[in-house]
Amino acid sequence: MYYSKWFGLFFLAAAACSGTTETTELADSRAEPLAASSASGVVPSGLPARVVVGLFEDSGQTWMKDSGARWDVRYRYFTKGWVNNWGWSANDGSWGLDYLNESAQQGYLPAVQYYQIVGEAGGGESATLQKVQTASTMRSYFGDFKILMQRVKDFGKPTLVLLEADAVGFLEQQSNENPNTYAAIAASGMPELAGLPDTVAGFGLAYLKLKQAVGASNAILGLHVSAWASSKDIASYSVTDPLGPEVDKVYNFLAPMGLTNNVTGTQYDVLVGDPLDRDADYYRVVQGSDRMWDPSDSASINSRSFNRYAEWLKLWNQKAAKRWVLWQIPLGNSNHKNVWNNGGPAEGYKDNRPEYFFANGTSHIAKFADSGVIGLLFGAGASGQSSYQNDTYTDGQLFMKSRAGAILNAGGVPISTGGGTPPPPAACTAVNGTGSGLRGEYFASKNLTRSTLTRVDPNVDFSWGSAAPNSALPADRFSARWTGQVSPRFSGSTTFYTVSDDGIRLWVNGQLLIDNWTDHGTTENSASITLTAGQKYDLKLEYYEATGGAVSRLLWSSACEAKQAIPKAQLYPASK
Ligand SMILES: [Ca+2]
Ligand SMILES: [Ca+2]
Repeated sequence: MYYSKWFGLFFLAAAACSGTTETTELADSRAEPLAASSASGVVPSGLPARVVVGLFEDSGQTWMKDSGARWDVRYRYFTKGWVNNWGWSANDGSWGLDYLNESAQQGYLPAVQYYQIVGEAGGGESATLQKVQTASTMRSYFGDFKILMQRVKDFGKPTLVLLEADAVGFLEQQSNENPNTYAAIAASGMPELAGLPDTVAGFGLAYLKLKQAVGASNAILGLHVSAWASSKDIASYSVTDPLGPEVDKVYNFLAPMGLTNNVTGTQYDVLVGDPLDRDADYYRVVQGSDRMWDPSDSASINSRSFNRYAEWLKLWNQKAAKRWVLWQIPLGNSNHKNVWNNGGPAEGYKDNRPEYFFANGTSHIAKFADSGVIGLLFGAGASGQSSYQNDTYTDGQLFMKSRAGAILNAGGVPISTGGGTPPPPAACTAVNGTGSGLRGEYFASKNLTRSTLTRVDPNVDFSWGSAAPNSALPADRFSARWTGQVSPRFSGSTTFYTVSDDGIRLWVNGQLLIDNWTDHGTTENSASITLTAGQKYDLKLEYYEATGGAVSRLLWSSACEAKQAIPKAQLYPASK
C-alpha cells in the first residue's frame, strides 16, 4: 500500500507548506526510490511502456518523418467540417481515416484533438452550454462523432482521441460546475444515447457510449481537464492556493462525465491537459502577463513553477487513477527572438518547456511520468508562435529535432505499468471457466408468462433500444429469465451490477441480491457477495420491458477485476 505512504507525505508537506524548505525535502524524498512507479492507474492498452512524445503535423506533411527522430505520436485538430473534408469529400469521415492511415504509414500513433463544438452553429465559446442544450445540434454533433468512431474502428490500430479542449472547461464555467445541468443527450434523439441522462454529465458519457456502440475498442478516449475553469488558474495566476481543494472541486464536476463508474459501464482512458496555449513570453511581450514557469527543481509548489504543475498532475492522477496526456505544449526555447514567427531561424517567442524536458537528461520527463504523464505532445496553439521547423537553438541546431530526437532515438523514457494491464495484487489468482453462457427464456408478456423463445445467450449485455429482442417477440411488454450458474474468476467479494430498462431482479446462490422490479429508465443497481474462485453458484436473472427503450445487462467487478459484462466462459446454462 505505498499510496497511503504517498498521501501521508503529501499532507505532511501541505500542513507545513508556508515555506519552501519542506517542499524541497518532499521533492527530494520522492525523486529516487519511487521514480515513475508511483503513478496511479493503468497505461491504456495499445500504448508503449514509455512516455510517448509527439508533434502537431498537418495532413500531407512529412517533416516529422524527414527529421529522422523517432517521434511516437502525430496529432492534429479535427474541427467542425472534418467529417466531409469541409465539403470536398463524402460525408463519411474518410478524410479523417486518411489522416490516421497516413500517420500510421509514417510510423506514428495518430492523435485527434476533437475540437468541433466551437464550430457548431449558435455562437462562439460563450454559447457552449447553449449548444449542448440544443437537441438538433447535439444530434448532428454526436452523429459526426459516431462517424469518427466508425473510421477509428476501420483504422484498427490504437488512436488517441482527445476530447474538446476548452469546450469542457467552458461547460464547467457555464454550468456553474453543476454536472446535473440540463443538456440534450437522450433528448438528441440519437438511438445510441437513449439511455443517457439529459445532463452535462450525460454529454461526457455520450462519447463513451458511442465508442462502445460502434465497437471502436482501439479508440483511447481522453477527457480534457481544465486548469483554469474552476475560476482559479492554478498554473499561471492562482499559484499560491492549495491544490487539493481545486482538484477536488473540478473532479466533482468531471467524474460523473465518465471518470468513474457510470451507466455506460466504461470510463475515459486518460486525462488530457494543456500547460499553455501559446509561448509564455508571447503573453509577457504582447499582453504584459508573466506566465513563465520556474524550472528549478527546488521551486515551491506554491509558486508559478513546473513543480506546482507536476504536483497538480499528481494529485489528479491519484484522485482519478488515470494517466495524463499533455498536448499543445509550446515549442519556444530561450534562444527564440520574441518576435512573431514568420519562419525565419529562431523566430517565435521564448518558452522553457522544451528545455525543461529535453535539455538536461531525462529526469524531468521521469518526474512528470511519476505524476502520471504518459504522453507529451508539442505544437503551437496559435499562429505566430514558435515552431519545431525553425526552433534554432544556441548550438545552431533545431532544438526539438536534435534534443528531443536524441532522447527518443535512444529509446525514450520508460514508464512503470506497460502493456495495458494493471499489476494484479498477489492474491489475484484467476480461475478461468469453460462456460457457454446462460439459458435465456423470453416471454411475450411483462410477467414471465407466454414463453415464446428459448436460447443460450453468451452473456447478458443487451441494449435493444426501442426494438424487440427477436422477431418472435414484441418490442414492448416482454420479459426474460436467464438461468444457470456463475463461476467467479477470483475469490473474495464480488459486486454484481444490473443495468436495466425496465424491471430486474437477480439471485446468486439462492440469495436475492438485486430487486428493482419497477418501471424505470436505464438504471444501475448493484450488490456484493463473497464467492470462491472456480466454484459454481446458481444464478437467476429476471427482467421485463414495459414500453420505450429496453436494456438488460449483467456485470461484475472485484478487487482483482474491472467492471465488465460477466464473460461467457464464467457462465453455465441451465439445461432447462
Ligand atoms: Ca420497447
Ligand atoms: Ca422501457
